Amino acid sequence: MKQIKFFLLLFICYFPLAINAQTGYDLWLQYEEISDASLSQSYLNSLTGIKVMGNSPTLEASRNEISNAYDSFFNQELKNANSGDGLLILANIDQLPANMRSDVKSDIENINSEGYIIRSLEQNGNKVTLITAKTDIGVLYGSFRLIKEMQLHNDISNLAIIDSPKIQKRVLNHWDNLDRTVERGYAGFSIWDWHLLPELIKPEYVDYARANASIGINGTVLTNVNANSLILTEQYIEKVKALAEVFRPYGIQVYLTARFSAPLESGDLDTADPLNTEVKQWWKDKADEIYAEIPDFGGFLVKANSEGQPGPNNYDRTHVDGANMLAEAVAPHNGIVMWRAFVYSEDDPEDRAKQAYSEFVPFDGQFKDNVLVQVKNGPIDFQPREPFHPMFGTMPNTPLMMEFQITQEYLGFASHLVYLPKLFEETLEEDTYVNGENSTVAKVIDGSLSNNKLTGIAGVANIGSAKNWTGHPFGQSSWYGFGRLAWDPYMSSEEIAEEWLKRTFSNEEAFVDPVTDLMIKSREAVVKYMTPLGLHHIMDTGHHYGPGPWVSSLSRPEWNPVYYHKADEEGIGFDRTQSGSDALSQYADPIAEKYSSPKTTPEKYLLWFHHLPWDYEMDNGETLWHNLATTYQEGVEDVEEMVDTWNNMEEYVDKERFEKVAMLLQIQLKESKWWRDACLSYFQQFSGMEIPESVPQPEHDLEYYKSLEFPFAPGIRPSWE
Ligand code: GCV
Repeated sequence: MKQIKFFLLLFICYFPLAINAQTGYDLWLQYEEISDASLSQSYLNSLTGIKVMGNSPTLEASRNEISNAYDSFFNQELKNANSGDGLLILANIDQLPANMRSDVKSDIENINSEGYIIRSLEQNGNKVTLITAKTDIGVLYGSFRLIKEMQLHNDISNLAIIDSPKIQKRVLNHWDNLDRTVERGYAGFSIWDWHLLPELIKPEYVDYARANASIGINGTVLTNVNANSLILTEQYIEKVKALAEVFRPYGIQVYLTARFSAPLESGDLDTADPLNTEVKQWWKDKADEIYAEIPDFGGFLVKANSEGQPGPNNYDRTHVDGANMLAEAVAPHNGIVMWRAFVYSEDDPEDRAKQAYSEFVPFDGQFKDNVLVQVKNGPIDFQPREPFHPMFGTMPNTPLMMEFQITQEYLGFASHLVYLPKLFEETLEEDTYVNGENSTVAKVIDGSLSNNKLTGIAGVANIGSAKNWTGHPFGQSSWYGFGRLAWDPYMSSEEIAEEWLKRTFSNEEAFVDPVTDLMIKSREAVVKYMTPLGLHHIMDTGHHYGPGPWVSSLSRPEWNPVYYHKADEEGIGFDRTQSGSDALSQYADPIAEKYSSPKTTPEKYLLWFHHLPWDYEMDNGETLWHNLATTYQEGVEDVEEMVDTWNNMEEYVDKERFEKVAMLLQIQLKESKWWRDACLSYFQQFSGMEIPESVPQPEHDLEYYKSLEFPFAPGIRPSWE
């Protein structure tokens, strides 16, 4: 009796905590008990025992993942077995007995080295489920897929799934510094605890690898592109090795950023000239040293001659010289170089949007085979909306790697709910027309447009030391969606949102449908309340938090918002047609032709390509000023709708995550109004027109908005003075 009382007390004290304590740490790998009895029974019938053929840390990870999921789904253990109805077999194709191999022979021909097959088969009169692949990592991907099928409550009794990734290098870029600050990071400090590595292996490292493997991410660049050459020293290579060992069973290769001046800084050379023999040797030796410790090291990511980073131009050499020198160093070890095209010069008066194209396109075909040129999705810098980068499609003989930003540098940090796969999808679906119709950006990236042998995609991570990894609980969906699109760039962002919601929160239709809708609309909402109608880069300076269209005092012209919106009494927008910077000429027809007139330019890109008078007549017959103002207001109303939708979801979400999202949405609502009011107050002084009646008057005057300062906004290295 005493004992019962004790347990009752425990229950009362801790049970509420147990159901409420949902930090979000488990991401989309929440293996909730399957409460639908008939569904649960059907899964139990299909999976009665497990047999893993072969032996490797990756196969062990596969078994563990399935066993853990099984435990949680059904509250019982999945036992090892050798045969019987309901047996689950995990095997690399090489380990399969001949009869089973012949069952999947034709499927095997249709997968690549990371693909997998899941088949329900008959074996000696028994029904079994087989997960097989050409590599163990394929088996792991297949195991996560089977788990996903159950998380989504799909039937698994008759499976015939074949899947392979369409892009080879699916990589996260961490802009993490060695002091654990994260450039443009809004989820705490870096998860890499450099000080305590290599000895301390945090459980987070394993869970990071599990989460990434579960969506097919197969590479991670551990360090900031604004690089520190210390990472290439023996002391740090040892730490990197420890992480690589944790990630290896999960198929995740480790990459580092290479600071171009490293031979000077961490070596004892007096030059970093890429054509200098000693410099070349220094990098070869460095590569050998790294590969001796980390045999599957992926290679280097380089930001060179960009925003103050050193590079080959310092020695009057080209990007080709720099990239090829590093490529030669890693080639004997099958390494690659990801060379960024994010360049714009402080001395070049040319439109910033044109500079990367001008600098790189003439080099097409000159890079070594193991070089990928990494290009941001748009020609400026991860704005809420940009047209696709004109380099896509125009370097057919050079593999171009997509760079998306998952962290929300220009999209309200980790306090705004913005589902980024919608943005990624928009870019991937854009038609470059370089080889006629249907030459989409996705086809450039997966190599199918020009038959590129090497393919890649990168996402700047939004991960940090926050308990839930990403700060905003919905930030996880952008990480998830990046992985899914990296695997298959033709997926719909809506399907991804649904999957993520079901795996992360609940399968209830009454939850999934409205919240999918909320997520899908969230991207357009942020465009409307920050940068409607093609406006861009009007965020406040440095930290990029909040509006700052008035900023005009920074040393480099293209760092100032006024450079981008060009508002004056005459009108607003950046003329990128022939009468302006002619950036449009970098696009193929029919884009160049169609966008040359404002009348045929999609309104979403209007002020990106045109400078137009305030009274310019828009498609709906209203003036440009009117539509600018009402679009800002629509953005605010969209957030109000998001708030309402979420507030109706309380019964489907645990208390902790529900309240966190609800509170963050209030911040988003407040800030959307701030954006609207600040921008309209500023632009109104040029338009001289009244704010339409349907739009509330700004709460404060312009001077107030201009006076706001945020010296400790996250995402930039704090300065304590
Ligand atoms: C890592 C923008 C960001 C920088 C970032 C840079 C880049 O300019 O503001 O923080 O630096 O892009 O992508 O290299």
